[in-house]
Amino acid sequence: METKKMLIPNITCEHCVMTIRREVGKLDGVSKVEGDPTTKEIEVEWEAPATLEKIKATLKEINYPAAE
Ligand SMILES: [Cu+2]
Repeated sequence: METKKMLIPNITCEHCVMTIRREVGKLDGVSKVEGDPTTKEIEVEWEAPATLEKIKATLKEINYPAAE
């Protein structure tokens, strides 16, 4: 199980967090997605077959890319 916090500059409100939770949560292996619109941070917990690369690719696809 891996977990990572990421800064998502495009988050502006609770709806953004909900979209991210829904879309990233669809990935096989992702067990938790939490986010806070005030800090623009999300925390994702996952295990195989999910990877950080897949999670980041999904975030980019839905227009919420993670800041490096
Ligand atoms: Cu929003």
